[in-house]
Amino acid sequence: KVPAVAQPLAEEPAAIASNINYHAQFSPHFSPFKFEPEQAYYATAESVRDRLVQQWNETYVHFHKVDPKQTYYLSMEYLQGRALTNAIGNLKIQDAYGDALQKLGHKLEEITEEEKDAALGNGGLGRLASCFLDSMATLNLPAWGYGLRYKYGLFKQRFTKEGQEEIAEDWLEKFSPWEIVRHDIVYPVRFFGHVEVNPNESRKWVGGDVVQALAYDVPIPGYNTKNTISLRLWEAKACAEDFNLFQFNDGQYESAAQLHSRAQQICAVLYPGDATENGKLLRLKQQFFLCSASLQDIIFRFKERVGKGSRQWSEFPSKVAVQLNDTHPTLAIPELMRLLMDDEGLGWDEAWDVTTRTIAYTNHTVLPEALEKWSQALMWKLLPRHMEIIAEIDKRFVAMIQKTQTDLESKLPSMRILDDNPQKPVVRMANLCVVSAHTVNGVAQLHSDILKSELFADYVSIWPTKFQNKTNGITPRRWLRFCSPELSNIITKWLKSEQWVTNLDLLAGLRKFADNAGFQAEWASAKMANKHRLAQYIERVTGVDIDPNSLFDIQVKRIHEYKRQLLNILGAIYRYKKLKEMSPEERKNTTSRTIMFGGKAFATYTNAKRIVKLVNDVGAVVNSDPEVNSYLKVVFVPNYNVSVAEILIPGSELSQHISTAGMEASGTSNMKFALNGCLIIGTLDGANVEIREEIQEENFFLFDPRFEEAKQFIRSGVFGSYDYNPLLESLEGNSGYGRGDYFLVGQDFPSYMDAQAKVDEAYKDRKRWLKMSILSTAGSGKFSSDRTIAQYAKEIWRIGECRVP
Ligand code: 26R
Repeated sequence: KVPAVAQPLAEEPAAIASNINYHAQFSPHFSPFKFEPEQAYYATAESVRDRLVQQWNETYVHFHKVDPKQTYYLSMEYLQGRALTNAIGNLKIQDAYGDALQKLGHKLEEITEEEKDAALGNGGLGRLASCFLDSMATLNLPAWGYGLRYKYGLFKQRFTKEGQEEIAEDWLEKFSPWEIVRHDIVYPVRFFGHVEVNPNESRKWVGGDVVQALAYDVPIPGYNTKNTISLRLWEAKACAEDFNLFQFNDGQYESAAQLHSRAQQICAVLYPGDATENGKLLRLKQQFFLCSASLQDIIFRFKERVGKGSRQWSEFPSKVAVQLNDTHPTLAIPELMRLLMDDEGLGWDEAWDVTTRTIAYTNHTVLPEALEKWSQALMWKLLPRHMEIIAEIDKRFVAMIQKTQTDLESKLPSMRILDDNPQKPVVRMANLCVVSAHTVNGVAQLHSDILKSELFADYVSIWPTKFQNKTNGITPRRWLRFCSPELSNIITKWLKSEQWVTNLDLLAGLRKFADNAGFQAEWASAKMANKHRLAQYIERVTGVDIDPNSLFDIQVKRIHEYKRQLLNILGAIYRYKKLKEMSPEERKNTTSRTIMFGGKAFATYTNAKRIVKLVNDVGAVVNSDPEVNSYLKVVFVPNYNVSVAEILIPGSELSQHISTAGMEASGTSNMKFALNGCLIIGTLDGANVEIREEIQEENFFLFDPRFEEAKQFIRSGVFGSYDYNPLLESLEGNSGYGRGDYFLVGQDFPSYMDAQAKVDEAYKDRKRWLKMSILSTAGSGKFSSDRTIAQYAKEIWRIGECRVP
């Protein structure tokens, strides 16, 4: 029984103001005698949260009543960023809350700055998950996210003389108003122990350590709809009985609380370093913790809704879809098998049928070092029953190949789930996913093609229809409507409607104004306003004074050799050297540029940290060189995160997406920049290929296509199926990762500089540049995550809309 709880909500600014005041007075989190921006933020957030909770309840009740098939998105990462502006914007209550706050002596835009980013993710994969949640809610889909409630999210980045320094980010320091702890939703999760075989042959996992998974719900509102879905984050807790009172009374305080502190470690930090054996164990515990708690919850809900007549387990896949965000939650596969067989009494075949019809897998990278492999010994120790199940899946897969696909027998050693290499036996998580999931998808067309032609090529003949493409997308609410109200208003004005916010293809209607002088002038002034805002931000955080009339050139993303920030900084260094060699007269004919970098280097990734250091050192020299610093500035924007992106992207004019071809699965910031009228200089990699197609090739600064294109042509198999890879690699003068110029920085440098020269020329012609900028936005319709999610819903999950009336 789920009670209805609707309460009338304040709509008028005066009533909202009194509601905010109420929260300021009675919130247990701070003194009622202070009402500074910080208190105003918390009180406002709590007031908005009341609305979300109400809509969330209505959504839950409605889903419960209609009982549609529901999708569960399992992800170890969510990069949510701030929630206040987004919630107020999605609920369309900006004006009322703005007025209410004014009555209370505060400005809405100012108090939103008080919120800390929720950075429970590393980069693209985590931000994608957050964009997807926004689209699922907006499209009224019955879908939920599951993740972990890390106490410390992605580290804060600071610079010292040594380079990057990492500082723990305590995003929960004061408390988060956006989560609702659910003391009524708790599941046990077991680690270690052993398998008990019963007289009837059935098996049971017993013993070991048991920790509790406690749910925290983060409400996710859709745009312009009542539907509000849930991001359910699990926290690990020990039970009261685990506290050893006897030891405590005996003065042994640490050992008394040992089990408590061990449980707390599980959700302490996002992706702890796994260089040590202990670090690996902790990461594996995290992954299993997410999978086990989420599946127990999913099964609980499936049973809860059975009420309407007895339900068969065979119907589970028509009620539940589970999407694995990369291999990180792969353990959902053996965990679902275990729950079905050991707890629910299904046989292998029935459990396997249910599991494989439920689970789908998304791949986000082809980089070999990012393909997860877990030591078999570690898995047997931590998850003995799951390892039995994985070994059985592997055994049956081998038998199937030997029986029905004899031509693939020679490929079995690399296709198997278990790699029994005696030196280091491992479980290959991607192979487990490909064998067990009904659908495997890549995240851009080129990437999905590479999955089929290279990484998973051997499986394609067994399951020709299993592999799909779902080109990534971004939410146009956060990434245009709310982060650039100036540009949004102009778009709405010229399109005579705000429909584009939920139907991004309508932006194509701007194409016909691309040459219109009136439109261009408004466009230019909106971009200029955003550049000024960005310049002020840069001044505030770095002390560097940048010129809003210079070309704002930005590369922001995780620091990685394949993303080639090194190529960018080498280009900047060359530009600096040339400027130094010019006469003052010659300099006047050049295009002034401000080159901005942002992004975090993984704490143990030495080369990435060297790149960060180099950019900072180059910036220090160039920016203080009075001879040329009005023509060139180089800035490293510290602590790049979602909120910083919301300032950088609207103010950008050129952005760099210059990864070595074939290595960036998709990229998503490329879409955010293009949507904001920023031009792209990039390689034919990831989603760049499709962006260039949509905005037309003359509006995209391409470089290095020739060599890569020719090699890709050979790889595509037009000249037969012979493995030419070793030959192609020899062309690059190196034959193994980590040797030589693996990322082709030197090789691509000349053509990169050619492309940069074209950028400088284009920027001198203001009308041409503005036209290209407008056409970038006009061609960005495809890259809405609404389109991506609608495709997942139709082609993978087979779920439909379930709108709260
Ligand atoms: C297991 C561990 C080593 C690990 C590897 C890689 C942990 C996390 C990652 C992150 C990867 C999978 C990632 O973020 N990939 C990015 O996914 C984006 C969303 O699909 C793509 O746009 C982007 O190209 C890709 O690098």
